[in-house]
Amino acid sequence: MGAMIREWIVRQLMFGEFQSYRDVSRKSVWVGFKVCVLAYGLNLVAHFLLYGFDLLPYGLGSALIIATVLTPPITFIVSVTAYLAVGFAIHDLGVSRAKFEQLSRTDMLTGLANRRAFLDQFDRCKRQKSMLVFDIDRFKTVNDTYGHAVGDQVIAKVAETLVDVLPGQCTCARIGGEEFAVFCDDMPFAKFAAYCDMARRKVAATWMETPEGRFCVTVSGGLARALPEQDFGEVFSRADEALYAAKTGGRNRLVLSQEASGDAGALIDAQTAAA
Ligand code: GH3
Ligand code: MG
Ligand code: MG
Repeated sequence: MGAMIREWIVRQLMFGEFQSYRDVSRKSVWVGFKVCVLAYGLNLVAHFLLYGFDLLPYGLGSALIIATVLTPPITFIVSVTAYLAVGFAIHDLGVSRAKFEQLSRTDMLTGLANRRAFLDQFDRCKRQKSMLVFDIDRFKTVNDTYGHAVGDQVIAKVAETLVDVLPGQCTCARIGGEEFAVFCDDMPFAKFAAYCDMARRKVAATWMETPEGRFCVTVSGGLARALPEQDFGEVFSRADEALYAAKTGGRNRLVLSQEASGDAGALIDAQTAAA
């Protein structure tokens, strides 16, 4: 019985039932009704027991009238009030917890997922997937020439371009200063590579407007394939090696990591088509 009551209370306190004030209010009436029926039932049983043992100090008739008139409204009002107070507090806590959780997983400058969120999502996805690591080329020069604030605008613009070009099923994140990562789990690698190259070209063709004049930036990227059991660290290091090769190879290009080089066709086609 104790366990059942406990389970019932826990069920009432599930966040799912505290989504909005309206849900809490509606639920409070239902809970109030149940508590009221329970209290009234217990009250009647207690009166009959006292009556049975001849311990009732007044007549059973008047006792039942008083119990019927007082118990249901009092228990209803008390339980609804208590439920509303606790329910609203749980709702508010749930909302601020969700906001905090969202903030802790979002990069403030770009609105993309941050490294932690990306890593979590990547490792949670147990399917074959493709990963891209992008880095803005010679970004230090942008900061040195135009200032840090313009540098920030460039980072935000590159993020915007990534989101514009890549299809919605890709997860994009800013995983470092001027470094981005993308993964996709339900797209052939060749198609993913072609989209990534489209993003690279779009970045290179986008003018950054500043009070000191306009300029373009380029990005370099490394692409890797991930088997379902491979975790972020393993895949990232291969994509990062490919990124390094893209940098040393002249920048403004994508390079496939070694295990993915068999799929080079699509990327080469994409680059040739763009040339
Ligand atoms: P590479 O082509 O080899 O990537 O050269 P790079 O200049 O882009 O790379 P480097 O690592 O030398 O410089 C990266 C710069 O990015 C240095 C750092 O001050 C700047 N940076 C990192 N995070 C931010 C940021 O949030 N905002 C701005 N404006 N700059 C940042
Ligand atoms: Mg860079
Ligand atoms: Mg970098």
